Amino acid sequence: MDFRLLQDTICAIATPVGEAGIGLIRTSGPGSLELARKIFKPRRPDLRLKSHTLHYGWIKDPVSGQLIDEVLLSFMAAPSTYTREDTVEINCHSGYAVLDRIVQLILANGVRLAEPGEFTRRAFLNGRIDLSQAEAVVEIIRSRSEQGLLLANRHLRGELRQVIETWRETLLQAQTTIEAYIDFTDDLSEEGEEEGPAYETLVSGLSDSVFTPLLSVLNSYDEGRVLREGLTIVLVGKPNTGKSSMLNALLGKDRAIVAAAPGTTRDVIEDSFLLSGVQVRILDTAGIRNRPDEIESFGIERTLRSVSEADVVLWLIDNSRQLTSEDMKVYEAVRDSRYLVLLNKSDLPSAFPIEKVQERFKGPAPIFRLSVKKQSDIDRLKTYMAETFIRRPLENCRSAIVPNLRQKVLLESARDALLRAFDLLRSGAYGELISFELESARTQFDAVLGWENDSDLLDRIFSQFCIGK
Ligand SMILES: Nc1nc2c(ncn2[C@@H]2O[C@H](COP(=O)(O)OP(=O)(O)OP(=O)(O)O)[C@@H](O)[C@H]2O)c(=O)[nH]1
Ligand SMILES: [Mg+2]
Repeated sequence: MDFRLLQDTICAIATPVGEAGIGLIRTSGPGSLELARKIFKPRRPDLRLKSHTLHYGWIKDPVSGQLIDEVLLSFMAAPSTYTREDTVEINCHSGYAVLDRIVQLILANGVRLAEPGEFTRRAFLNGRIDLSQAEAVVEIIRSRSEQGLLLANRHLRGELRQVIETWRETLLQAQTTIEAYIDFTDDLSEEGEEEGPAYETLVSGLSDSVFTPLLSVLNSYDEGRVLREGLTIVLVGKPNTGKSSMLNALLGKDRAIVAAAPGTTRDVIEDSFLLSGVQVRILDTAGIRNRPDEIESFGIERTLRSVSEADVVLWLIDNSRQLTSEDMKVYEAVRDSRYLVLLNKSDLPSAFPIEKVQERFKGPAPIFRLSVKKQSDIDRLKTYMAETFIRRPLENCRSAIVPNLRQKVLLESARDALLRAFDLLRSGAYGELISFELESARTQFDAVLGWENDSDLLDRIFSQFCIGK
């Protein structure tokens, strides 16, 4: 997109095109007012198009004189507008023909169609919002849960920008201190050792005011992601332990085939349910066993792939039968994930005590004895999962700023640069090297806010928008 064209005027339909009560067409750019004067016929002929006011009248083709639609039109003078440019909004009837006719008329009067996201891109280029706020606009439009909306709104209000600006400022000050010292030592004659700047104070200052808060923003990423995108749970275990029964119980419907024969489920079965207002995607998988037939081994491969996608793995063990080497195989598949152990079939006599699981499979994972056949057990499991995987993260996120993936990657590089700077500071390295690392952390912060001019990046971000936003 060529942004030397920022001086031109753009237009787009801002509402979904189709039959509806009202359609909104908007323009942005210096030609907006002149356009409105050409194509709008106010009811009161002497009307001045006062800014930020709704005016009643008609859209009229200035060439043929034909009245096209009855509308409410507003003109908003720069800079108090979404884009910081002159803007016109036309509330008309919504239908394919009427919207199309008005847009055609606007295009015939020296205005061009906007690219996706171009209004928000102009708001960014004109300095009204930073890149994290522009991204928040997409997040708000896409939010499917109240929690996701809450997080996006904090970004839109510019909370991330505020903390990053303070961090930048602190880094700049530290850099100034270090560079002043470099200049100072350059001026020194060879006479003797001079005291360096108080390195320990610098490290602890940077650590308290930048590094620690940066880590807490990074830590909120995973929790925030679950709230925004939902939770993926994967059921695994050796054959016949009750995975498909658990899927059906959690969904409250007969989704997967349950049978006494081991090896019933051979492919991954997926469905979803709501837990505390968050969408949970749940996958039932083929049982992991030692000597699978060909189809089963394809299934097991898919099981392992699903485990790698999981936020939480539910590992089912049949408590009514002895543990075998197959359970060990499952353990190896899940041990690096976040998982819960479910000792199922507790309505039958247990073949081994619960301690045996702890002994055999070392790990801090919580263990539940339960029976899929008991509704109260299923409710207890759901309550535990809602509390642990949704409510607690939500509480943490209420006061946190949660970055998106792009921001997280940049913030991680900033964290690494700071860690290198700390090492250098402690080892008394050359000031230039330390200053370089601080600079590099600051560049990452600038990139989060979109302060370096990377038009590919902007294209990538704004292409996710819809037209008219
Ligand atoms: N008594 C009892 N039987 C259970 C329980 N859970 C599952 N079963 C039975 O165990 C058998 C296997 O259950 P499934 O849910 O098909 O087990 P699965 O883990 O999906 O098995 P595969 O798909 O073969 O890997 C069925 O006969 C179930 O009725 C339970 O809590 N108590
Ligand atoms: Mg099954």
